[in-house]
Amino acid sequence: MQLQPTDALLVIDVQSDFCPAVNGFGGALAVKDGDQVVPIINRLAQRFDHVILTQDWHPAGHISFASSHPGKRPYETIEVAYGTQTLWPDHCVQGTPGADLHPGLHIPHAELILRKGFRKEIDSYSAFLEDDRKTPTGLASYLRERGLQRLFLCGLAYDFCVRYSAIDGTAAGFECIVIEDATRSVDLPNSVKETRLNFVKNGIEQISTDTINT
Ligand code: VGL
Ligand code: ZN
Repeated sequence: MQLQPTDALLVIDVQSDFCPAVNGFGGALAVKDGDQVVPIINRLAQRFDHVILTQDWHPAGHISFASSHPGKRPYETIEVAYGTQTLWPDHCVQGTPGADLHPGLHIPHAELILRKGFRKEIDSYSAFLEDDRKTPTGLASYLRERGLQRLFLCGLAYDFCVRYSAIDGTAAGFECIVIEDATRSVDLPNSVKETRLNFVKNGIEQISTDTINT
């Protein structure tokens, strides 16, 4: 696959809390082998003129935290105004070390860091639309204004934030391609299987890093 000047790499949530803890930092919602994507993405990013990073960025007491709902535990679900919400351990709390981008991530030419999930009452898996399915993050307008048309997605986690970002990006009119070996999954029951089916249904191609040429 040949890259074009109007392509962008979208690096989703490669943050310490989604990776195994290092020296006691991060790991609050560690994705198995999450840190393995870091060197892969560092190398991959060098092939792209345009790189955009996202950062999950929750206030303390966020609606998605099990700790905000007495008697509830992580990975249980609750019904909220916008539908079913999976509950998580407290993670990516604004300004904490766990919310930082992974310290091994080295993409100095990244052009934008987009924060999402900062509204206390709405979660946001997607880089485009919050989980109420109507509050935009501004990313679609940013990309259009910048003339960026085709998006290659990587990062964490495959079955949550990468999944919803690819689907919403496609719905917003961008060609979205998922670089599967540059992702890792939370892997809740059926979440990976459903993600694959959703990608097929939405015409979202999955490729591996070694098929990208410059
Ligand atoms: C994510 C669960 C909760 C993700 C973010 O980045 O995939 N997953 N918050
Ligand atoms: Zn989150």
